[in-house]
Amino acid sequence: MIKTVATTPFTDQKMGTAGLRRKSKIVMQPNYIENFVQSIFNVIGDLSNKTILLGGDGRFYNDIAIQKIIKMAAANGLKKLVVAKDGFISTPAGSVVIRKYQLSGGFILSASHNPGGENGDFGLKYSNESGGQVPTSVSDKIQQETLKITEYKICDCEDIDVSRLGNFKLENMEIEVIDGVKDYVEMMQQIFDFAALQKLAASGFSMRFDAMNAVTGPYAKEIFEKLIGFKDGSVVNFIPKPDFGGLHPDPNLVYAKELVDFMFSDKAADFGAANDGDGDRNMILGKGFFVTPNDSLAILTDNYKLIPYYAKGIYGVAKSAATSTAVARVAKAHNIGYYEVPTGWKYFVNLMDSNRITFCGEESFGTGSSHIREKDGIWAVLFWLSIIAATGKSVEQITTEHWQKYGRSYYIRFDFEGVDTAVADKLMADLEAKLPSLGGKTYGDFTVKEAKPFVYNDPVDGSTTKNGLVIYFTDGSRIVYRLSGTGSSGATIRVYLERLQTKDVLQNPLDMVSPLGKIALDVAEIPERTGKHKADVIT
Ligand code: VG1
Ligand code: CO
Repeated sequence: MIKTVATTPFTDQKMGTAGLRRKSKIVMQPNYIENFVQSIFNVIGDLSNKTILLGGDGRFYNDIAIQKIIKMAAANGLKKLVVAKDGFISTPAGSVVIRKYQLSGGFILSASHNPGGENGDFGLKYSNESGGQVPTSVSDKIQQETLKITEYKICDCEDIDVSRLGNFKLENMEIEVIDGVKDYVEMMQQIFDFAALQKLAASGFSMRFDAMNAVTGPYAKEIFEKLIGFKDGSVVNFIPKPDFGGLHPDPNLVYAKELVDFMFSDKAADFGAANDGDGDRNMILGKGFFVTPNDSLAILTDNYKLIPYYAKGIYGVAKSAATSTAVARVAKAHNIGYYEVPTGWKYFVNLMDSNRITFCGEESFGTGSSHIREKDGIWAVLFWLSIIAATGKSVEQITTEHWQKYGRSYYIRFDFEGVDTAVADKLMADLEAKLPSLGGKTYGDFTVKEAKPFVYNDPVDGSTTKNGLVIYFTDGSRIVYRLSGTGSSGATIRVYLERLQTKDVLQNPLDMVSPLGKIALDVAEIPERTGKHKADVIT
């Protein structure tokens, strides 16, 4: 039943910040996914002793891609494929499964927070045995392979029923269909004190979790309602839909509007949270209160002793360069290691594998720890609920007390979307050339201390990555510029603004950073070059 199909390369199969992401219609072209998957198999080499995980966030084309990959894996002589039931698994649960069963790696079909559907995006993330996405050295090899591919192997056979748990066989390959929820739930029970969380729920404390019609619905129902006991209806939009019900499953103030409106209304619950399409991002809200992911990382780290799994002590912490320096101050106070990496979770993996860090996070609503090698949306929510259960304080109280103790990094991100790629590339190149001349310049209240590209030297594998341009000011403020690496068309220019205040911690963030925003636009000539005088998304 194995057939070899002749093919020609696609020239656009380079992985970005997190896997390959393209418009669904591009991925649906004949041979597109086959070429990419075969290229990965070619790079892995001998598959006869390997077991790989396969699952996805359930978005449009998930089912079709799953069947293609099953048939290709069998045709390529893989020993065993572990398939998530119905093809559904969240990115963090995938990492749990790979690590728990010591698999060789995994394919997670997801374009994460990007919209889904026939007119949305599709994607594929490829992880190795660490349970984290492969480093750039490997993704570069895969890309080389995609450029010279001439054929792929696939079984010419019926679809495999992945709606039932159990073991099957296709050619010589074993297939095991597993429950993507069970192992994840067990891991969370090992980390957190569920009895304390049950007490919190029983006390009348209310929560709302918005799964945004994406993959975390079943996980959240099981954990928050069934196991912890928050009342029925606490988890909303919990049925995963191929197009996320038209939602843009990115948990932030703009796209999780329904939850934000609820939490800022007089009917608000005590606690609110949302996850993204594949369950690795989180947004945390209190009653009429929003916690930035930057502050969330700092607050979780500061409270590690309240969580059984971490209470004995933690290694260091890491953040992406674009993320605010809030966690740096916590690391200093606790006298633990502190690392700054390029944007993308894969850069944390080596630091976790080498026991340099326990916690890490990104400004883009990603928080996580070394329990796995991906960021983890539900984990962050459970961590927050645990802090609340242990302290009896509200989200707002916890956060404002944190600012009073450590100072506050006011933080806002501007996204300029749909910019012509050539315009964006030139803007970044010209800005980079200009950086050395900015040193010492004064703009209103702000004086530039230094301006340079962000360059990361990985202490574990020695690789060097350059990503983003940074302007540092003498008062601790920063402006970071980067181009997004997860979009599926055109360019998105991201501008990250941070302003540190040690005393004045209760102001409006946008007001506080807007002078920096003006400097950022002027210095990079964003309006002149893009025609945009205002960011498309402000988060
Ligand atoms: C964005 C975020 C980045 C995150 C990445 C993947 O990348 O900025 O912090 O790691 O998405 O998130 P970019 O290159 O567009 O800025 V998701 O939830 O895959 O997994
Ligand atoms: Co995601």
